[in-house]
Amino acid sequence: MFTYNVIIMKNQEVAKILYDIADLLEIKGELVFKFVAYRRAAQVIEALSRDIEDIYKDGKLDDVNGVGPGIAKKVVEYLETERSKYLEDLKKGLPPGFGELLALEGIGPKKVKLFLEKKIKNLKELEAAAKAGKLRKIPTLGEKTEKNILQSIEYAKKRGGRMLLGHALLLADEIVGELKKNKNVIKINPAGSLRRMKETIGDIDILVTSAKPGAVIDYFTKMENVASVIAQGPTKASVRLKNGMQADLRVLPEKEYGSALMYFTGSKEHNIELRKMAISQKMKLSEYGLFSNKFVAGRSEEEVYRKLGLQYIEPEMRESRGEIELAKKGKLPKIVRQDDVIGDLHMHSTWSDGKNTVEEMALAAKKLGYEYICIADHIGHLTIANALDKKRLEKQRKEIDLLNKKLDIVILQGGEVDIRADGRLDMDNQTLEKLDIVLASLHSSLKAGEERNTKRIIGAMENPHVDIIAHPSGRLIDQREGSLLNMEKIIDKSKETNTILEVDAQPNRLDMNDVNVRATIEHGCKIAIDTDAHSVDQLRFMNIGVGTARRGWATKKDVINTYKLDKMMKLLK
Ligand code: DGT
Ligand code: CA
Ligand code: CA
Ligand code: ZN
Repeated sequence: MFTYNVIIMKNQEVAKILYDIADLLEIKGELVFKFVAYRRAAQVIEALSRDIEDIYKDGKLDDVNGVGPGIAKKVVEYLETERSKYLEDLKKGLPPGFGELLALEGIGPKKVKLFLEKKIKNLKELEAAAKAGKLRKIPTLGEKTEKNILQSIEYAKKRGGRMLLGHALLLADEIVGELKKNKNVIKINPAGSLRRMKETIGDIDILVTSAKPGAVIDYFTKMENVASVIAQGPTKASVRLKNGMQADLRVLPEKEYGSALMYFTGSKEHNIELRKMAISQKMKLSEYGLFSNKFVAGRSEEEVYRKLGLQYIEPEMRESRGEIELAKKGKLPKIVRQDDVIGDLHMHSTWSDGKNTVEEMALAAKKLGYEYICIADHIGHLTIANALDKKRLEKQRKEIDLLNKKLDIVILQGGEVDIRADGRLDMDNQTLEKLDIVLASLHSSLKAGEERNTKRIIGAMENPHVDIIAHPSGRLIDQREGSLLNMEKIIDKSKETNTILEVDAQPNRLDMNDVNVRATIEHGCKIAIDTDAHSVDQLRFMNIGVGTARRGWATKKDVINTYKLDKMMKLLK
């Protein structure tokens, strides 16, 4: 059911090892050229469109840019043993808490090195030092850094050990794929927060039916991806996967599959509400089924909901946010589906910081069944992202015109313009006017405060050329809390100026989130769901964008990229 490319996973694993090595070398005070080389190799491998393992098998590792013999040795070791002794040895010399320090937003190896020199060895000690005002006394740090560090620590605490939805789906897809190879597995479904498409996932829950539960459990605990078995019984098991995530498997009889799927999909709050409802009808609902004095239903979710007197409720809506009330009245909205989406309005190409050409992006989008795409490369003066100026935009336009004659998909020329700290757009109006679609977004000064950031966005919305506000809050789920915004004002402005708010489907963004989607559509405003893809593989993250929109109860008509091209463009006017 999930169609991810497992190829990237391997490349990312290897890149992660190399990034970690680079960080540790830097923390240990090694020479700059050494750790920079590891970091560069990691960047290259991460972006490869071929599986690093295949490249290795073909004996072509030397051809990969930036991979010299020393680094190649570490890559080979990892590919062959799934371990890196070199990395493990590097870690041995450091106190165990260095990892949590390094994971903090705004903290890189350079600062960790500094902390360790000052005998600050873990998060707790860092927090204590910051609270005691000791960090500001370190010459290179200062008061502002100390304050930022305290904020990062708060954020890290809230986040806990959770995985991004996009990445958890990849993993779950691999596990489901493995399990399906076992002929004893009949039905199989992910459940839990993963099925509800929550933005982060605590653990992966999978349910199956089988006539031979023992055999399935045995197979599950011995899968390649499993690092250790946490618990194992006749019909269920919990394992620790190699990336540290937990996965739970439960084997169920056919008769209970629907009620168990409901139970383990949750949310807990939704389940509790349903159970109360059952009781009020003199019934009892549990994972084993719906009962009066006898078994009433349990085989399928549809049947259980029906016997409770409810419409079927989509997993993404099961959050106890009013869905049960509506289901009682038969008034649930029909939420948008992945195959309603016929275009993607935000993606990058090699013209700015993307990994694939415009043509490659277009062909990949065509394969996904899209009718149109918008290449929205960075424009203006953002130097890091290789932003396009007026001249290069003209050249890009020519390329897009040619491709539009050649390909069976419409390519729009857009641009993603930065909203500067002072609220002005990083590109002149005459240039913006020539683009088919203009996206504006915050990339810097996110900590400017609610009032200023809201003003920055509203200012951009008032520019008649701006069509879409991309990833409005600018948050990165695993690194940085977004800018505080007054969403009410922004939604009002969306209504007034017809500027569309985006759901950006990058796994670490999912921005807007579900709650803001719901607020937006309840005010009668439309949204766009875009991948912000920087490579062809990332186009597939549309599914988590759609998942987020579904969690916000968006219907097909609320989403502009479900409309035919002409209508969509009119909606942007
Ligand atoms: P996660 O893993 O933290 O991202 O969130 P979930 O929702 O996947 O939670 P998890 O894995 O602890 O449990 C899976 C589902 O099982 C959960 O969504 C609802 C159900 N469940 C778990 N514990 C309870 C409980 O104590 N009461 C009820 N009613 N349901 C529960
Ligand atoms: Ca779970
Ligand atoms: Ca679980
Ligand atoms: Zn972008």
